[in-house]
Amino acid sequence: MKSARNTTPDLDAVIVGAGFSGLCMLYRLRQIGMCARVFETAPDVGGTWYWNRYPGARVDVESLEYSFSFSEELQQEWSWSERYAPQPELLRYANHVADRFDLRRDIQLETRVTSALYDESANVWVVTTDRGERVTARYCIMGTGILSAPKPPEIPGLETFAGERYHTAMWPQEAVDFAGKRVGVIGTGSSGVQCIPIIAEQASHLTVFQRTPVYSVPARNRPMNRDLERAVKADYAALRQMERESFAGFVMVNDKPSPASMVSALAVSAEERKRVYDECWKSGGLCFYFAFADLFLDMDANNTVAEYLADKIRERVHDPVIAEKLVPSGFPFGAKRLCADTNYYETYNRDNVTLVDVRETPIDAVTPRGVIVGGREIALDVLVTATGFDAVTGAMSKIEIRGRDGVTFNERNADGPRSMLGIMNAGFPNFFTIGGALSTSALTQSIVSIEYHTQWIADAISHTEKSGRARIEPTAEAEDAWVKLVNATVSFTLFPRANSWYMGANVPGKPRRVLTYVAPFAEYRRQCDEIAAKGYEGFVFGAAAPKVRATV
Ligand code: NA7
Repeated sequence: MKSARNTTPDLDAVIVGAGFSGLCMLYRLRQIGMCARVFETAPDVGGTWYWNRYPGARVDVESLEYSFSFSEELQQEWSWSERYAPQPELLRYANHVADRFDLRRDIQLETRVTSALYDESANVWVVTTDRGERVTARYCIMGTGILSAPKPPEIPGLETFAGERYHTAMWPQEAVDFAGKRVGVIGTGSSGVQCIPIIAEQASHLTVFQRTPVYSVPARNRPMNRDLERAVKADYAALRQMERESFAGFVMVNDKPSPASMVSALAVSAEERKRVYDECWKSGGLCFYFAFADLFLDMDANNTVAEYLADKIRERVHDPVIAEKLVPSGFPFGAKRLCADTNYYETYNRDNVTLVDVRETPIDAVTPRGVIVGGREIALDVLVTATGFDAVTGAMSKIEIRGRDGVTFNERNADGPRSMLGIMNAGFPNFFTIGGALSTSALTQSIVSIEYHTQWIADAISHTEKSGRARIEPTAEAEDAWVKLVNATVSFTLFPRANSWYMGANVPGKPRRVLTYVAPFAEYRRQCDEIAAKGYEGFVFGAAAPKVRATV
């Protein structure tokens, strides 16, 4: 590429994305005195919570935990309305954060970054946008999100459908009216499980096209317990510390059950196991993950929770034939994301809901009038695709990213994701990813993960600057070792036994390789901290930095 040599970079840093990652990164860079600009495709901040505004969309980590800790004032002044915040409230929160910390003046909305090219001779990143802008920056930081590139259902004829068609992750601003309409929903992951019960209440008829039944447990959402909120706020720091030292960045503060999480599921009696699972069931939500120590490691242990949850589905669904279709099989509990629902299974007891098992009888095609299954056309007025995401790597793969010697990011990752700590890549100096592939981001509560990564990145940049260097990047050897560690770690778990997005297995043609480090967040954090403490072991630094032009 043409060199930007002899020109002064426009910015210290470009940040791509104004979701929670981009907002937090901008805040952190300002704290270290850097001049950054955020580019965001959407007309507003919020990322995930801007786009996923389908009926029933809400976070399935408790709101008291799914919130920023970087400002004591922020966490004291904000008050959530429910145990699990709904999408509109999460979007208000993102907007509040942007306003509260005066972040908007450095955020450019409705602008898609199309390329980020490293100019080695000038040691700058040259970033171009779909508005025809070109800016240069010393650092380029991707906050593009791990679940932000919607995946279509790859069904022939989809484009020909003449009715209304919506993807859950690209939901329109205005409310969709399902009243009196025949609606089809394809997909029964977290998004489908959340929207199906609400659409069923409004539609004249709802047909659910299910390929793989998921494990889902009652969320037990309810209005915020104000006593609990007060207790948490009295010592928020203690909760945040527990989150950082936990397996997945959250501890479930609300009615916390007492699971024997350091114990094997097989080391206790059947009665004790049932008692633990009953407590989790009563508490609701994702606490099943922590019920026993070996649920993700041992198939026999895993079967105990799988059988417990299968029986619960049979209790919740009246028709035994439909219930059996909803019972997951062929993959371990937890190897696909556990869902937390409100009346999901009960929805199949309604007269206006039909479940079509498309694993038994695959969808042949979509037509202008509806969906053909097994040669029979099911007529629809509205088709909702809740078919998920090209996860973790999808959003970045759509941007032309070139590192040293013009090598593209996609070429480097063609055989499966590579990275050092999930944060940097060999051959891509001064290029960082928040929640990148092979970090624990897909299994860690997002905000805890984002806060940690943005701090680590800000510290690494500070270290580079303070030591009078201009360039930081991991060595190829360190990256190789990290890739090996991540792949070896997952091989000891049950995750490879499911065709999940964690394994890159939900997108046709994507290499089937683990996208996430299946280690406890606390252990991952310890490893990243140790590398930083050793002067960024496994990283190399380059020569002195050029000065940045005034704010653009
Ligand atoms: P998910 O969890 O990836 O779920 C997508 C669903 O769509 C899942 O049931 C898929 O079945 C189904 N799907 C995808 N393509 C097809 C086709 N072609 N035909 C039929 N069914 C299809 O995405 P979500 O948006 O629900 O949730 C993503 C994450 O967001 C979630 O894990 C939480 O972390 C939050 P499959 O299982 O592939 O057989």
